[in-house]
Amino acid sequence: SFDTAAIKNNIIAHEKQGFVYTYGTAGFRSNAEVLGSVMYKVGILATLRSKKLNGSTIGVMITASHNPEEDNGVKLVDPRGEMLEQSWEVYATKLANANDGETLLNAIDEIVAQYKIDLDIPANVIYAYDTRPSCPHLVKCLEQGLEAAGAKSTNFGLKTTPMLHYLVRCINTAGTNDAYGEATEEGYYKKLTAAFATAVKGKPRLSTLHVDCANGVGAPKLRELLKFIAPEILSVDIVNEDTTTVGQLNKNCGADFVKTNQRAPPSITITAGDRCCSYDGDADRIVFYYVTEDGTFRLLDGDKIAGLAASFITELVHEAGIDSIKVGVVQTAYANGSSTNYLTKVLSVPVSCVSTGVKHLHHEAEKYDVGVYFEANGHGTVLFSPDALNTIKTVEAKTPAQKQAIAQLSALTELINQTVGDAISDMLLVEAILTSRQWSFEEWDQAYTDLPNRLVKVVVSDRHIFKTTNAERQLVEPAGLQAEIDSLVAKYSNGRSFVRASGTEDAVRVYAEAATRAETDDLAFKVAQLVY
Ligand code: NG1
Ligand code: ZN
Repeated sequence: SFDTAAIKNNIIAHEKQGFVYTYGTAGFRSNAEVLGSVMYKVGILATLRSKKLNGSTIGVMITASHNPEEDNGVKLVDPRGEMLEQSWEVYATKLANANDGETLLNAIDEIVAQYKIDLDIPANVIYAYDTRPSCPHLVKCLEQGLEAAGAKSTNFGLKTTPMLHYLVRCINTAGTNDAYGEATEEGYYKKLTAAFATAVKGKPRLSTLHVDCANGVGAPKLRELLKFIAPEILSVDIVNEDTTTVGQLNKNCGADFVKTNQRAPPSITITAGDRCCSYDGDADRIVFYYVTEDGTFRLLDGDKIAGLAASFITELVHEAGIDSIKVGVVQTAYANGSSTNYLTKVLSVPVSCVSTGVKHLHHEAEKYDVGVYFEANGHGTVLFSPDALNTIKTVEAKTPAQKQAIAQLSALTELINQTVGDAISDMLLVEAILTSRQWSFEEWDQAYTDLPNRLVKVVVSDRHIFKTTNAERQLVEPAGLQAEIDSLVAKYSNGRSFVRASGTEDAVRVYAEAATRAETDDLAFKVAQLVY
């Protein structure tokens, strides 16, 4: 039961006085040393969230994704495998900052009153964690909170972030019409690999895909998944799978390294014809890359994945004779201008632009029959609306070609992790499309050429003074700054630049793109100077 005396007495003291916790885009995230006290509060918060939702199972994931190994973090997963409902974020922040038992109980009372929570409803929580050395300690702190709050909880152990999202959805939909799958790790592997086999049926296998797992949890999990796929169907070579040597996680490898540095990890020798990809530390992001004959590095990022998925699904829907299903794409301001142009002008699909953060993309994508969403950094997935799923399931084929298209569409709905971006699932999606089309990375890359772009991080004294509008593409504060940016941008061909405060780091990000590399760098530099 919900034991207020225990909650008050077992509180874990703040590790560092004066440290302010914020539940941001990626939950709580910081150096692991200050997070024990937060985990305790998160255990209580997850319990309250479950009670509020009539005992539905809530997920807790302990990870700091692509951050350095000494960091850690935690986020809550809602019953359908989505991110925690946004209105709860401020309460999460309040709980985390309560530094004594009395303040904590007051913060809890406030949540209970605000959401009219019946504390007698039994709560269910599941949790998992990545490979970081700080996880075992933080798990204990979480368990201390769950225990004090009286939740029924299950430790799912080492998992990728998207696996936990999958599990949460499976548990909550079990036995219903939209049962999502078997709520086990094996169930996840079986669902994805069976769908992949169907999607590539009758097509020759592609060459080996080299997968950089960032020395994180993706490595052991991908190895496990491969046991469920015949090597005649998919050939994978795992690189950077050292999850035991301290200091290796995300170090000079992984999706964030590749996207930021626009080059392959030094640990991979890559020659023309090689096909490579990189996951991030918790395997919810992926980017692909290759080098051309003349040795030029070519990145196939989230924008390229979105373009590939949107074109393939649009084509299948048409071949299946169900053009009533409309495909749309959701991007953020960081999407390359060329990708937006390709989607709207070449594919003629609607594109919406939303604020940074998966929750914004996810919710916008739900508005389409098939909503493809990807951040340029490689986080994304595809959502099929209940109506679209039903159409795909019930439509009757009139020709063998239609039958084939319907079977493939149906396989994609199973292959894609529709709860959240998933490096393993997205990897299989891309491989299924490329296998189906018998395409090389070069052919995939032909869709459009990225405009040169630059992302600069500027450390300022107070990033909170930067307020934006129009999906973060324009500043409203500090007053006058946007006009100065606009007049700079006007001087460059195909110029575009915007400034926003990071939600995960204490810095301001400046993005710029223009027709040439020199112009882009110049624009980024000048805008950064305005901000500084
Ligand atoms: P911030 O720090 O708010 O820019 C970063 C990424 C997001 C998203 C979040 C969550 C960029 C420019 N921003 O957000 O896309 O992945 O982290 O991890 O890549
Ligand atoms: Zn991640």
